[in-house]
This record gives sequence, C-alpha cells and structure tokens, in this order.
Amino acid sequence: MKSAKVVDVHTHMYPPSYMDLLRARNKVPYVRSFPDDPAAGDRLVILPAEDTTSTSRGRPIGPEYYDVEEKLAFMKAHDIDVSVISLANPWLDWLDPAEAAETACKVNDDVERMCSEHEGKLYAFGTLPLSGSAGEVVKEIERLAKLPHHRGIVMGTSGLGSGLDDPALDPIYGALEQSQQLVFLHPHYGLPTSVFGERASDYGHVLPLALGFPLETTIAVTRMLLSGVWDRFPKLNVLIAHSGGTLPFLAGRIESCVAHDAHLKKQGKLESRRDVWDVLKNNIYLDAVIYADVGLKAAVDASGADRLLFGTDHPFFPPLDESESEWLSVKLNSKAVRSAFGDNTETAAAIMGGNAMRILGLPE
Ligand code: 5CU
Repeated sequence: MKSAKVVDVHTHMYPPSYMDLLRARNKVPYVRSFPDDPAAGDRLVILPAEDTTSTSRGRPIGPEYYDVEEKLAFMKAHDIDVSVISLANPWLDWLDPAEAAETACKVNDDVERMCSEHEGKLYAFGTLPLSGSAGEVVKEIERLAKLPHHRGIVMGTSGLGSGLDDPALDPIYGALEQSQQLVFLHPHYGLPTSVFGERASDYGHVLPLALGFPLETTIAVTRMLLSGVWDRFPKLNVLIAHSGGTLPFLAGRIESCVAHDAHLKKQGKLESRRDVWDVLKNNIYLDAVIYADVGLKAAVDASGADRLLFGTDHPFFPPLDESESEWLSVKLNSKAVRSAFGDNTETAAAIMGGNAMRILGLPE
C-alpha cells in the first residue's frame, strides 16, 4: 500500500477572537460557568436543542476548543499528519448584521495565522458573515480565496436566514463556484425538540446529535437539489458532514419521489434536471464521520471511494473517562475505514488522507 498522509477534514476550533465573543454573551451561544456547580467548570452552550434539563448546561469546554497546541497534541496522539480546521457551529450565524463582515475577517485572519505558524500541519475552511449582506459574503469569499492556508468555507444550513434553497444565495454560490472553494456543509439547528417527545430530556444529547443533525443536513441538501442549485451551479462542490447525514441511504427514495411528483411535472421541473445520483457522484464529497462500516459503505456506494474523506469531529465527543488518551470517537472512525475497505489497501489510504490531499490541493 502507498503510504499516504492521514488528513482530518472535520476538526473544529473556536479561535481566541471567537471565544471572546462567546464569553461576553448570556444568550445561546455562550460560554460560562454556573455558580451552583463550580466543579463543572466552563460550559459551552450552543445548540437550539439545549433546552431540556439534561442538555441545558451544554458540554464542558477547555483549551482543546481554542488552544492550537492542544489540536497539535491531539493530532500527534492519533497519528494525524494534517488537519483542515473549521470554526465550530454556530459560526457567525447569530451575529448582529452590522458586525458580521468585520468579525468574519478577524476570525478568518486568526485562523490563517494559526495555520501559518504550523506550516504543513494546519489548513482551514473559512467562515462567512452570513448574517450580513450577500455582497459582504461574496467579498469575504473573494478574500478567502487569496489566503494561502484556506481551502474552502464551512457553513450551516440556514444560509442568509431562510435555508440553502434561497435564490438570494445565488451570488454566493456563484462566487464559491467561480473561485472553486469547497463548501463544508455542517448541521447545527437539528430538528425542533418537540419531535423527540415528552421524555427527550431523559436522553441527554443523543437524539439531537445522532438524529437531529443528520436529518437537518439531509433536508438542507435535498432542498438545494429541488431548487436546482446544482443545475445553475454545475461546478459547485460540497463536502457534507457526517457522511451526508442520511443522504446516501435516502437518495433512491428522494429520486423516486421527485420522479413521481405531479406538481413538479406540471411546472416543467422534471425536464433537463440533474438527478441526485449525478450530483452525488460529481459535486458531493462525504466525510467519514459515521463511526461504523455500514454507513461508510453506503457513502462509497453513493459517491465513490475517491470522494470519501476521513474526519474526527475533534474536540467534540471526547472520552467520558478523561484518563483515556486515545479517543473512542476517533478509534471508531478509523476502525470503520479498515473494516469496510481492508487494513492496508489503497482505498483505505485514500480515505484516510490521499483523497483530501488531492481534492484540497495540499502539498505533499
Ligand atoms: O456535541 C455537540 O453539540 C456537537 C456540536 O455542536 N457540533 C459538532 O460538530 N459536533 C458535536
């Protein structure tokens, strides 16, 4: 087997400039400690679903979220050669529109500096000022294209506020396509807590993270497909988090529902459209953050082994036992690759790093 580098394309940070913003807030998203439980230390509260008794205090947050030395130590402990870091959710979606453009610049420059101080080890997906105007977003996309360590952008499913099928996003999709920057699409909003029922708070974060996140992503991408985003922007490339949510599994059903829809037919929308399989094989990349070989095999069947990229989701999902230096979440993801594609195969090496090196143009 060709020995390839291991590249982590799904790994987050809150750089210092962003931490300052979180610490200054008392509304979600925020970082704070709770005087009635000093032992719990600082807590990161970010999700809309953190409104049940078992989730309302978020999760512990320490330097693994903001200190670049911790990222490098984690990489070393898990034999990761290169990390493509992205700001973690909820990015800048919640910012006052008047502050969005300037804050995006500051956060992206902060991350670019971190990468340049660790040449060859760190690259990044930038953050967009999506609460600002489309013009401001396009300007930041054009600026990011010139930053030497940036390889695309990370964003959630809300777009400019009304989802990724919003026609107002066209100039943004156009700028991303034109500059050939990869969109790393990541969930944050999940599903309304009400769908998880009256006993949701008995189950901690399991329902919103295991099901809310992937379904949110699947719905967002399906809306992009249905609104013809990839018909208008045939070279727009998207890396979908968590192996595409449930898209690889549901693609056939989505395609069949489209082909049987009388409303779409009447509107002439069934003619000359690109189908879901075409988009999956030509515009979509999937990360390998699905923790089991079953999901990985579905991802490869849908998009191809040359479009699947290893990730960890660090610093989320740390071991519950702090004394464990090897993270279970990472072990599950790398074991899934070996179990699905063999221990020492070209395919496994490509997924662990070769694909990312090629797709993101990372230097050998
Ligand atoms: O544990 C969580 O809440 C998360 C999150 O918010 N974002 C993410 O990427 N992974 C886990």
